[in-house]
Amino acid sequence: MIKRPRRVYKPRNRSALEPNQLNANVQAAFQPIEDLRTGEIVGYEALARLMRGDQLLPPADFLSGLPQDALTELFRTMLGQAVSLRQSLGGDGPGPYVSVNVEVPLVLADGFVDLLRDVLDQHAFSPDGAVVLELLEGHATSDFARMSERLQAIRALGIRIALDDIGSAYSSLINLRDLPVDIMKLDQSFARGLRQKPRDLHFVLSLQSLAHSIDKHLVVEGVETVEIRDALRVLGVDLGQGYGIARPMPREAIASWVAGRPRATRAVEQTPKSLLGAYAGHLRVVEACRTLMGQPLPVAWEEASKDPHACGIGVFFDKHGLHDTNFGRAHKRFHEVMALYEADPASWRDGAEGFRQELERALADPSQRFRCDAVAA
Ligand code: G
Ligand code: MN
Repeated sequence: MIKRPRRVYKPRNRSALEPNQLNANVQAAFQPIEDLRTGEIVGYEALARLMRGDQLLPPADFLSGLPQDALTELFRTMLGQAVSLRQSLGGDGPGPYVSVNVEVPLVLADGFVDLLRDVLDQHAFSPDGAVVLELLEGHATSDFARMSERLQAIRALGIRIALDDIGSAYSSLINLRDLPVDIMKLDQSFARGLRQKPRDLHFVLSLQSLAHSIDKHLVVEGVETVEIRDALRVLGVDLGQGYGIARPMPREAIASWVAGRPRATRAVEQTPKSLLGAYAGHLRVVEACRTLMGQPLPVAWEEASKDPHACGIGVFFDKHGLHDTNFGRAHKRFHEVMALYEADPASWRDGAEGFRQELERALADPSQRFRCDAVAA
């Protein structure tokens, strides 16, 4: 791992910080992680909040400058609160997991595995995969052998490992290759700006494909709006986390939040519900065709390609009367050239690119603030 601190926490009012008071006043907020294919909540990330009077401070305002033993105690508190939440959720089957953030030096410190065992024993809890440690990339190590060994010992307790902030400045694919991790978390910066930079969906799609290939789960962070959530769902992303699903919330708020959600479904619904979702759908089709490498389209596709109202995007355009827009017409043209996929690949590519560009134009156009029915998703 690269030795550069990513998380340089800069407290705004460091003088008022009283480390000895810290842990009594740390409260975990929990942010749900959703299976985008089914709507099921599969996990909750514990995020530290410091209560100061009637204020709740985020980590950036109190973590900096804390000595190692205070950080260790903070982690102990967070893990305890997370395990306690997991126990209260109960339910049948494996149920949702809880995840806790941890800095690499703490993972490597003497006694860390004992600390984990200690907290689990206190709660008489056997995690069996329901506890996840999110490795922050901050002060990483170059000693992969030692880190791997440590992570294996942690996994032997039934705790799974997530690599946090993948794709951020200080994270490297080498970590993913050389460390025994179960879950990849894609840095917020990829999903958050998708309306402005829809082409970033290529990175998301590739990371999801990599995750599937190496048999890991991918959580895409920064799902800030329902529209982004829609696009990721259409793209085929497994798991998402962000304000567009839920903000971090206190433990007491979770039950009523869960009760107020629509029931999870098993059906995979590919029809987009937003313009960004339509963009994701198109990107998927183009990528699938590329993967065919010039071989004939599947028969079902060939049939669907003849009717611009039959595909998922067409259904969405019908619903909102969008066929007669620039991007709607570009969509029809793409269907026309779909039949040329083998005979005239250049025309096919022009059609695909034309539709993509019209969608990008519409997404960038402030008068086209069309977000449609993703809100109801
Ligand atoms: O990378 P990490 O998992 O540690 O990030 C968690 C932080 O990101 C928390 O502070 C949380 O409040 C914040 N966060 C979570 N979801 C979103 C989101 O959709 N948008 C933004 N801007 N911040 C988010
Ligand atoms: Mn995290």
